Amino acid sequence: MSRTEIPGSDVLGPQALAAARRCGVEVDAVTGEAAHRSPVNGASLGGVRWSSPAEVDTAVTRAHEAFLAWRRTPAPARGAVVKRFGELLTQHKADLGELISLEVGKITSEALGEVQEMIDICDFAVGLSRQLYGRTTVSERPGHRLMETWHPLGVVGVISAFNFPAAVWSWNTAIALVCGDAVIWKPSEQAPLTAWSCAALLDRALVEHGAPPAVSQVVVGGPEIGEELVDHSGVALVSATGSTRMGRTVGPRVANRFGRSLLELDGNNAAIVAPSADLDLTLRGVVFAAAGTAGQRCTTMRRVIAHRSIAGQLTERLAAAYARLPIGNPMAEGTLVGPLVHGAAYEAMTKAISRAESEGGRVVAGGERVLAEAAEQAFYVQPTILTMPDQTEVVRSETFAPLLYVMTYDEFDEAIALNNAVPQGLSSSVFTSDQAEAELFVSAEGSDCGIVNVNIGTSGAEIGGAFGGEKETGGGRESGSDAWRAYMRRATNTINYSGELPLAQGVDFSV
Ligand code: UN1
Repeated sequence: MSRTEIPGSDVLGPQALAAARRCGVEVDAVTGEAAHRSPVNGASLGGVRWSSPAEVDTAVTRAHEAFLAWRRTPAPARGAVVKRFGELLTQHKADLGELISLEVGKITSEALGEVQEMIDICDFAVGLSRQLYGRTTVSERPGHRLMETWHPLGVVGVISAFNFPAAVWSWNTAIALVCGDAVIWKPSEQAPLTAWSCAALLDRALVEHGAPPAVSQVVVGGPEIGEELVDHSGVALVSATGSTRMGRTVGPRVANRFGRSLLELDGNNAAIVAPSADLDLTLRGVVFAAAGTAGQRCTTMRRVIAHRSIAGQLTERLAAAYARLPIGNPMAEGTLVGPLVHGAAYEAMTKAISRAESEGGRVVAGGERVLAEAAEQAFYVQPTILTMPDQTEVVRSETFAPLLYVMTYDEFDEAIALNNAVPQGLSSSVFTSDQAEAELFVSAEGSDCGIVNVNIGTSGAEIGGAFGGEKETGGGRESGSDAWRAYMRRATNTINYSGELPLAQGVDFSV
């Protein structure tokens, strides 16, 4: 398979169905009328069946019933299911990787990396299933003890985006399951086969362990399906990944019914490149973070803030590296940049380029569509670099495409201020050999993002840390560290073993 050869639907459609079948999907049951296109060639992969809004309600009822049994299951036994799920993911890593490439256009290595991320979060969750620690603390009263207990929360709704069509669900699900919750997943319409395949593997693990299968469910469809989850009083937590525009609707609607939400929204991630930076390392870090995944990660690097003394050299070297990027069929060996997800993404990219030019920007690398003859309906683009006179309007907004804006700074404080002067706050990096600069960047006066890195790009986080960001990124934290707490409810318990009834704060209420 060559990089510039884009297979037709006669090849990709059956390939996708075969991979889904190997994961245990009953393909006939999921075939339907809804359009389903691969970004690889822009053509149909075969129609799929969407859920109706009424099916969401049924799913919530079933999930709640399953939750009532699941919450009684000891957490380590819940962990055993997740452990088995991790094993099944390992066995089907290639199948899932293939589906991710076919449905969202990720290159094979990154698609497999996404599955690895799922396996890793399962490991993490299994360990967690023997922890879920609460604290005990001293009481101000004699013969009393204070403790906190973490209990399962209920039904969790997970709304995920096309760009991580499986891993983001797994961060939520592996953790939510060991916490004793049930999960209903509304995957991206772009990637239903990936979703059904992941769910089929999890179902298998649940059934093998005699767990209630309805603790994991998938509802596929457009925004109206997500809205059902958002508004349903039976959904205790809505964990949604997508645009800030989507989050502005989801957050207040869930809050209005006093549900909980966990939001992962836009990112506009920058790297500061200081004069002392190791430029070889910086170059590699920037190219992967900015051009990898065709610029379609939340954590994609969208801005470089380079010291004036090295900006010219860095930009030249970046442009040279960009010119060498192999673009094409994401499943062909050696490809580093696959397609954009659809035509609308391409339109947004070209609009942003024109707008940046009208705001004084200059294209120094890329900017063109490629392979349009090989695949008319697919959208392969050259990752693009623009130098900008300052942080103009277009630079402050997220365009979900491989567009990198390069700006310059003179003083380090100015660079930090530029890093922070955008509405989003997901990820950020500094490339420097100056320890004081690195420390300042990670300090309270430094980057205001949820992810703050030193000498590494903005993307490609490991699962062990809490993942998420501030400001318009939504404030949610998923994945590792203590993110599990969002999936549980906390009870504070006061235990009196004194035989007396002293009141707190010395209140006297004797009758
Ligand atoms: C996302 O783009 O929605 O840090 C998630 C990363 C990945 C996750 C990205 N581990 O790039």
